[in-house]
Amino acid sequence: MADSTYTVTIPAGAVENLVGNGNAETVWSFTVDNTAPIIESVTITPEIAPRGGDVIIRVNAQDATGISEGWVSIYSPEGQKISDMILTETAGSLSCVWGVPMSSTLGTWKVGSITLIDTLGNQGEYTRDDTFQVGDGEVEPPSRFTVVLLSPMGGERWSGIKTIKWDTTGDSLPVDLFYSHDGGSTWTQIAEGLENTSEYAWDTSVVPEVGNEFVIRVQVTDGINTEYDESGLFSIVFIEAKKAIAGPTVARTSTTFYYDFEEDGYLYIYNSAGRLIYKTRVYAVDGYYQWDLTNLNGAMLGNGIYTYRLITDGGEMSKTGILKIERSSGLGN
Ligand SMILES: [Ca+2]
Repeated sequence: MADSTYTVTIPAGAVENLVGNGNAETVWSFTVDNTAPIIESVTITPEIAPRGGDVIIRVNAQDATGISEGWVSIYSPEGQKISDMILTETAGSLSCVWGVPMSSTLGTWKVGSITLIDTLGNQGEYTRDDTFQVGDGEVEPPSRFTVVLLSPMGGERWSGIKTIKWDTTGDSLPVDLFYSHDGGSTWTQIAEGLENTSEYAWDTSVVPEVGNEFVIRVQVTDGINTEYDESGLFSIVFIEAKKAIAGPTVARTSTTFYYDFEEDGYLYIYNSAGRLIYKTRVYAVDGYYQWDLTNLNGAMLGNGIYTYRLITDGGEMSKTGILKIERSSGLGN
């Protein structure tokens, strides 16, 4: 008989004296299984595996009574049997994972034979030619390094030459530095491929922008993995010996006075005739004061040339600076 499950049905009343169960129908099932499991398909992924990677071999097979065990034999490109891998059953299919040894020959490997045994002990060994490649690609290693930016942290007001500091762990790798003047929306490279010396003297006077939304990024890469860290927002204002500077110098709605003093003081603004038209308290800790182009009474000032000076409580004075109010038409007065 062929492998299958058979059903014998004895019609009602046919053999009532023999089986002694009255006049009812009798049904009897049995299974015949004299053959080994049959392989339907073999799937190997990936098609190309790197040394040190994993190859997953899935065997789809059928058997009338079920498969109890099996293994696949893996052959090198030289035709040598390297490994017998036991198949395990998960979610109705048989599979195994073979870790490609680092010493493996590159080229075409194959599953040269598969052995399957059913639950009744019927064993079949099938010669196969299911191949996969061992290639020279590398397995992406986990990142073995980190980088932390130590200075600036955020909140600083920088001008002139300042030191960017960072710390790394792991492999010593080249460092790239970037800055953003707009809170991280756009980035400009400061230095590329620095030796990992943990600090860099940066001349902020070459930065064309000023403002309080600067960010520094320090980045380390080994060509595969990239790690970086960023500062909080900090300011760059190049004040030099003037001690106070306004920007923009052609103001339409406001301008900001940046200053660099140890003590608190007052900001004075004069019109072109030399008459004081605005005065306000400024604090050393702030470092800047934003002015809305109004006079002491809160009235909008007209277009024209204005001068300003900052004097601290201790009598230290900035140089006198010049700015221009030039409101767009419609806003002017
Ligand atoms: Ca069988």
